[in-house]
Amino acid sequence: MKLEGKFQCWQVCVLVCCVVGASKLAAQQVQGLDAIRVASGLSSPLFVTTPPGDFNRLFIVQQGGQIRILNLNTGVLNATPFVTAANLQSGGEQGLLGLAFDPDYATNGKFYVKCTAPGGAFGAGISQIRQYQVSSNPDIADTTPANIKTMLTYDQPQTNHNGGWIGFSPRAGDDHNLYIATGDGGGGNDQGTGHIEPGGNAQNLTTLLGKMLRIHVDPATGTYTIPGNNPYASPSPSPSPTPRPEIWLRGLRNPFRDSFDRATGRMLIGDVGQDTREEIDVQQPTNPGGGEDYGWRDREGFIQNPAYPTPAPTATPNPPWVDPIFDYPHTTGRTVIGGYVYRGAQFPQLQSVYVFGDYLGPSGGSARVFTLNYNGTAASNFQDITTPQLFPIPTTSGSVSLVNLSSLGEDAAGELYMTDIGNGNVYKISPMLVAASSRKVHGSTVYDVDLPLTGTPGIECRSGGTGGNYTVVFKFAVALSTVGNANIAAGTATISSRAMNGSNSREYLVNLSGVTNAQSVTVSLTNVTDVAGNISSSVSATMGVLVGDTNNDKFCDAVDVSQVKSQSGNPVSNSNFREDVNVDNFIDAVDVALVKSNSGTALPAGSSAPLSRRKQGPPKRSAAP
Ligand SMILES: [Ca+2]
Ligand SMILES: [Ca+2]
Ligand SMILES: [Ca+2]
Repeated sequence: MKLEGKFQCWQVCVLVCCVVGASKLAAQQVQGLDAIRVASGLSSPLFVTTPPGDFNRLFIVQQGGQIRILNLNTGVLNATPFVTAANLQSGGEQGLLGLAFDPDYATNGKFYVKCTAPGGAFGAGISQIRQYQVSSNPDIADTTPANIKTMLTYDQPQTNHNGGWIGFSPRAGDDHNLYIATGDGGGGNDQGTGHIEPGGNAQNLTTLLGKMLRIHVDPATGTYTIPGNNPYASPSPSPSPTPRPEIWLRGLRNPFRDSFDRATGRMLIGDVGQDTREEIDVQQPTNPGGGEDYGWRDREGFIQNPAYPTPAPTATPNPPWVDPIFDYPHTTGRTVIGGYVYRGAQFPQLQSVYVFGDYLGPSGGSARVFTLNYNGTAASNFQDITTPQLFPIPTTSGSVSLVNLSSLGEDAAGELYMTDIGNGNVYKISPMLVAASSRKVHGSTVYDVDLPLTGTPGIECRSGGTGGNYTVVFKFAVALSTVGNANIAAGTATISSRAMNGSNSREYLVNLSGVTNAQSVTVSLTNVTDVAGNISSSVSATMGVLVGDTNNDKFCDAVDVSQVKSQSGNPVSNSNFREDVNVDNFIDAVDVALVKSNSGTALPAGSSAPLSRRKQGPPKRSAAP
């Protein structure tokens, strides 16, 4: 009854929000997106993730049983795998399919995988949840058999529809509850050997197949208990036959890739369809106890499954079906790959947008990346951003296109990656050049003035000294291998030296001299290549120079003078380093006098051009809606 009431309210909300939101949400692509390759030569990559808070590594899951570590600082793939899982049955839709690090991984070193072992009652494999632990080497797991705990198993009636995703949630009160996506058992239309009638596995509460499970893991013992608010933890009255208490959601066909929105706690499920529709489902954090029925096998997307024109009676308790938030026909794609709500920092315009895709695309071998907006009640603005926004990617080995998207994944910062099981590549949704700055050392500490990549360039307010010396820093997503040349594309300056930063190969430093005040200087790098093979014919950054303009408004005036006065006597810090105008590690009367001497100066209008980046190869056409 509780679910039914919520469902009716939800329907009303959808109607209201559609009417209210329709005029505001003009359909358009998110502009300025880009993709790069971060790893290649992998064997059937199908997932990436990181331990919580680990910003230095990306863990790449290979279907055959290996987990590889990509060092995000050097761009180099570790030669030795993190783990090679033994006793696997791999190929088709089976193998090593899911990975989740324990929320306390930093202290307990435990992680969990979903995989397929050989055997089982049907001879079609056994789906397993296993717990592993890291060894004394943080880049290598302990594969001592006695230290691997097989926590949960169930037999696959057929080899397809193994589900795959596992993960922990960001929801409050949900600590160490592991969510596990299972498929309906395989074959087609949830019928045949190993599929329970009437209704099929996904609707039957005595099987774990066709569900989202939730178990409470004990990291120390590698065992689990049932969360107290699971819908069938202790149902009253107890239905007969007794439901499996691990079940959290039902009515799923093959929810291969799923996620939690780290900001809102919403679960987004990509449920692969049969012959007509691919769908995205949402489980709302306002119902932490779950129990929703997403409709399969009676429903496929928003329609009645054509194979079952008459709805079958389902086991009690019998909540109404929850429709997806979005579905698409097979003329758009044939195998949905659920994705992530973007919560990274690289693309502010992508913030809160759901990024997902399709393994095959409409014609097979032409995978797609999509976006849609979801405001909690209604989906809108479905867009295909595959080409020309993200692909092709120019590399030293030619133009790279997306073949078969097997997953999206997040790093610790919330930036998004894509695995291509069709060609062994891993991509990041990112430009090559991610940031630029003007850098000076105050005392022993480096402080960067940010030079935004788009919009109004940042202003360097600090003195270049008698030589007019400044350092422009180009910051890249991947460690660099070569830079062809550097030149002053606009403004008055001389390049005195240039080099990769010896302590951070993702940075390229260009030292300038002879930079005069009250002008803008554009520095360009040409023929840039990184260790992942990405290439760019030209990148550039623009620095406005106006000594004393501490508030970054293109004028040096009394406002800046008073700002420096207010910081006078304070030690130089992250928040006031701009007020140390002469960069001598003191904010004092000397700085005030310097700002006063420049008071009345303006940065000439039109002297600044926003940074631009061009890839090699044919220019991308503008992305029309
Ligand atoms: Ca459904
Ligand atoms: Ca100012
Ligand atoms: Ca000073």
